[in-house]
Amino acid sequence: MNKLLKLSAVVAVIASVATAGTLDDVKKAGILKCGVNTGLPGFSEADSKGAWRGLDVDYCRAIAAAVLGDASKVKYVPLNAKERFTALQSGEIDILSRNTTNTETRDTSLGINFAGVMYYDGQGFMVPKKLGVKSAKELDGATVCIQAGTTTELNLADYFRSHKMKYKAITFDTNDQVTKAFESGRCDILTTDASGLYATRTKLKNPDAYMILPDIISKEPLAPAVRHGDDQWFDIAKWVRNALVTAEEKKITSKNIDDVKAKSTDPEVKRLLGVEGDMCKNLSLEKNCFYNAIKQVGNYGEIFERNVGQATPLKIKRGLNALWTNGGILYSPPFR
Ligand SMILES: N[C@@H](CCC(=O)N[C@@H](CS)C(=O)NCC(=O)O)C(=O)O
Repeated sequence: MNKLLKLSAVVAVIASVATAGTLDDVKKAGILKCGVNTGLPGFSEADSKGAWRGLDVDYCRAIAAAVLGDASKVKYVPLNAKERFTALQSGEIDILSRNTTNTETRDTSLGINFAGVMYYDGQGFMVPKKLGVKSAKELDGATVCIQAGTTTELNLADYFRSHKMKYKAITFDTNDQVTKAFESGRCDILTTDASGLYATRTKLKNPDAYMILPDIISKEPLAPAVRHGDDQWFDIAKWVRNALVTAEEKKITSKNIDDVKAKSTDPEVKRLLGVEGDMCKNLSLEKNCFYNAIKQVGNYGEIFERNVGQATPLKIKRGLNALWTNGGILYSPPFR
């Protein structure tokens, strides 16, 4: 009997370890480990003082605000394209927020779950103007600079094969290497997500000597990701993203949020901001979880404009990333 009791105690301990969720780990550590890009202007970049900025960085901050009440409680783990999935699988990071395309293979066989799109993108091409090319269909025989471990590599192969064109790829591990090789003339074209083209262009010594072709050859829904097998954490990752989008839809900003919270008669706004209902409790978070994220980081529109919008060097238009009520496809399920 004694032995049996001991055995069941051991089983209980093992079970509790096996089911201990990421939320508990993050709360215990008091810090969120967020996997980000090593350096992609507008999306994830550390300044000279080591402060991280960008659209993907702001998503990490929103999660930290929702979970820990403080957007600054993030440890940023810079990752290149090849390292990113192993870092998530091994537990080195709690969440991946690194311009990562949601694809079938990644979502299934890599053991990860994508938590809703933060940026709708597509793959494009940048060429030196002196090449005299106006469309991707004129690129037969080109030498192309690309980054390893990306969807870019695969789309490029698909595109050239389906258009019966030939190319020579030169592959690098980082975007800096790709950019340098491109600038030095080692390749005729640089291809990556359009967001990456805008970001890379800001780093070129003579940006006016290059143009981005109008062709977009793929869909690249860039989404944060978590590990398989932790539904609670997956729900948090999804609903924080949804809260940022819904806040924009409801015109709640980091500046007017206290006023809206005090005065709004919109039932969904009241639920979102924790005035009514149990939305945050459903996620095992404090009542103010979404309020904290929006107050400290801003709504989706604020995040977009601050990092990649018209007032930034990237000058990206909202396009597909406008709200569904505004000509785009940005959409959140209801807070109900
Ligand atoms: N969205 C694509 C591409 C992501 C990607 O890694 N893009 C490159 C080119 S813009 C990048 O971010 N490089 C930055 C770096 O690792 O130095 C994917 O998920 O595979």
